[in-house]
Amino acid sequence: MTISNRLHFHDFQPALGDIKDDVLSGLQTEQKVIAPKYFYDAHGSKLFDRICRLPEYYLTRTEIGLLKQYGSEIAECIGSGATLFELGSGSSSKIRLLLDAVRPSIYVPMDISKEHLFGAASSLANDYDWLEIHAVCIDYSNSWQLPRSLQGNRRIAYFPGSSIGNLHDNEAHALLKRIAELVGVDGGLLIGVDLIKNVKLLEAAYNDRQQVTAAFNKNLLTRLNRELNADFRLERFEHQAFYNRDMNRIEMHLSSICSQFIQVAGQRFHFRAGETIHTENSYKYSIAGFHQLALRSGFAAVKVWVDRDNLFSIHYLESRR
Ligand code: AVI
Repeated sequence: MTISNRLHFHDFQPALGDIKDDVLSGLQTEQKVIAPKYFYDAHGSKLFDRICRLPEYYLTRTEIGLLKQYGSEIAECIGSGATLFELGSGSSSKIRLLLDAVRPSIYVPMDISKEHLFGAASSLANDYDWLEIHAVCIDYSNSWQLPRSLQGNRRIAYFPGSSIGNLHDNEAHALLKRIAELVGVDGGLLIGVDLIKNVKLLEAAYNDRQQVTAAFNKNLLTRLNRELNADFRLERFEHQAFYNRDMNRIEMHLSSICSQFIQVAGQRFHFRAGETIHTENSYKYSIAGFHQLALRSGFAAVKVWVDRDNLFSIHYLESRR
């Protein structure tokens, strides 16, 4: 859909059936599980924006600090006139820091949350009158085929926020391989990756005092009540987030405070007291560990920027395909 000659929308939003099948099968396994991509309905996306501004959530402000400090070095790596794809663009706030420095010819924000994506793309189109924007509503964790019109120019992918951390190793590997194919020979990937660190700091970031993260986690149940005719009572579930040292990841769960039955899309599920739905993993990496993953996914490490407290890293990788 063409909104103006500089703003285009491409809608590949997953069908409702996808969430239903995913959720029902996730609730039938021994450890109940729901994929974190389902957090991001319109309200969930707003809550995530609030998380990014929380004092405990060091990730966003540290990444933004790095973008500000090293913007010109990053722009030098990327070069001007590229087509810039942003995966999981959300409210597209970080990209503003890059756009002026990098001057891509086309910007392609990709996100699963349609209202959020299209709103952010429209506001960028207003503010950047020299930029062509193609907003793509897509679940980038599945395989994708992008419109041919976007395949010219040198292609650079931007994947900020350590969203790679929300994927298991095999999923992260598959996604990086897909990105390497997308950008092709000469293409690059700029990616934000959260680092392994002090457990207290990590756990505080996912257990904020204002309980915005708890609301974000529980909003998933509100979404299932609305979209899958479920009857979760939010006061009967508790937010849990803790660091799993063996796996180098923060785990988020929703824990049932009592024994109860829940209806979801016409099926009945039993929860024991203390039984959880595992809703998210947020893997943390060492620089070397992330380089290994990048290497076996078709990328060569070119440059890495890290803040002086070693909290967060931004990598520039080049495709070897
Ligand atoms: C989007 N993603 C990188 C966030 C994270 O830190 O794993 C999602 C999040 N979950 C709870 N707080 C933030």
